[in-house]
Amino acid sequence: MRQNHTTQVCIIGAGPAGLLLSQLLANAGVRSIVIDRQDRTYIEARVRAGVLEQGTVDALNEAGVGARMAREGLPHSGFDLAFDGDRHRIDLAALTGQSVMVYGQTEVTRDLFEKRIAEGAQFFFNVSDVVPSDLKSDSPTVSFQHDGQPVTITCDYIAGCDGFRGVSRQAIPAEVLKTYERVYPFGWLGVLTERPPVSHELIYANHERGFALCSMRSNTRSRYYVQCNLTDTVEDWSDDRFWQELSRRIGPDAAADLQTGPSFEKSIAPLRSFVAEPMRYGNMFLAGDAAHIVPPTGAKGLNLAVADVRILSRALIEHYKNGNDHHIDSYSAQVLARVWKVERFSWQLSTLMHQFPDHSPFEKKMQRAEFDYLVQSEAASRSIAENYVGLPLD
Ligand code: RFL
Ligand code: PHB
Repeated sequence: MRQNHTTQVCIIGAGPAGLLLSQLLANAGVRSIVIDRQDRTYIEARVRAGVLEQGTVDALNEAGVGARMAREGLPHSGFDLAFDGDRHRIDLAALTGQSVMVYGQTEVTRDLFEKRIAEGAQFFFNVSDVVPSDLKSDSPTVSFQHDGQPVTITCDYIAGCDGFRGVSRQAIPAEVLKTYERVYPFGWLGVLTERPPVSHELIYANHERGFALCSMRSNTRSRYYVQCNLTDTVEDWSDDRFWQELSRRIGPDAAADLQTGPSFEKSIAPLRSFVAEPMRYGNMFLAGDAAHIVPPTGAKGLNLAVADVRILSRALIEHYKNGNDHHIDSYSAQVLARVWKVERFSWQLSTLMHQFPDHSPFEKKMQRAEFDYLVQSEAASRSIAENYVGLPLD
């Protein structure tokens, strides 16, 4: 027997984009149902982003889920860029008057789930065969299998928040969808360890052996990354090999303060830049990784997803409260203008900070010259800083 449900907005994907959208809509009295192909435990355990822009912090506060972040998050007023051992601090506070918040995506997701579930929000987890249909009609549908039963949700709007490998983007006809992509010739190997961070701020290092990043989740838990080959597997990287490589890349001064220990999470992520246009088709909107991917070097993926959802929630609320569709109609163009600027920054910082196997000696000299210019020019440092703390929403 097919189950039928109706709602105002059907949200595909319970990652940060889908959960936050559902919460912002609920706060304004707009109903939604959220579906995901995974379950809550799985989603909460995905170790990913760690750095939140002020705008993201504001959005989480506005949604009513900022209390634990205010207590446990670590505000950072700067970070270090290192090149072959030379370190330069980007003083975010002095250059922009703003700072960022170190608070893990696992925690953001947990806070959002807790509030949504406490408020009795409707979820379907472990769904399969998800098909968004009738996107151009006034009552689009999302059909799927749940607990061995077919389910159909009929709604006014569909929000495709189902990440890079989701089905929403694929539901846009090929002749309408245009995609832009760059795949980088390396990955990041990430490690979590229950040890205090090597420094109280982040260090991004370019070394002749490859990129390295020192980040953290708390004052007792560190998150480290090293650039690796795309063909590497986590089995190729014992903890010993990882610590040895990280120490070499961050240079002797930082390495002297490095506290190593057993890793309790180790994973490899490829690096990609990707944008799909448009971000609206009929009555379906794309938001977050479903529409765009950035390499993690600028710490922008989660922040972009949150910015999309802020703009989308305002547009939908405006429709339901005032019957005004102006923001719905401008959503795709407005969001994409910002997305491309953030793509540019993430690409530029990735290009500056990694070792590219195909770089000629000339390109290596260009990297070094760009770093030296950054160190000497306040204008160049400010440009990095204003992108890192987050560009304005519009
Ligand atoms: P998500 O988090 O991928 O969530 C999508 C959800 O959709 C579900 N789904 C489906 N549900 C139903 N039907 C289907 N057919 C479905 N297909 C998929 C999935 O199960 C999932 O629950 O996308 P969202 O919400 O757009 O959020 C995006 C962020 O997760 C992502 O951009 C960031 O994690 C990127 N990122 C970083 N972003 C930052 O802002 N700062 C950082 O410091 C940062 N570091 C990182 C990162 C990503 C990384 N990896 C692993 C890719 C570091 C790394 C290593
Ligand atoms: C992280 O802490 O996971 C992290 C921090 C900064 C980045 C990417 C990832 O640029």
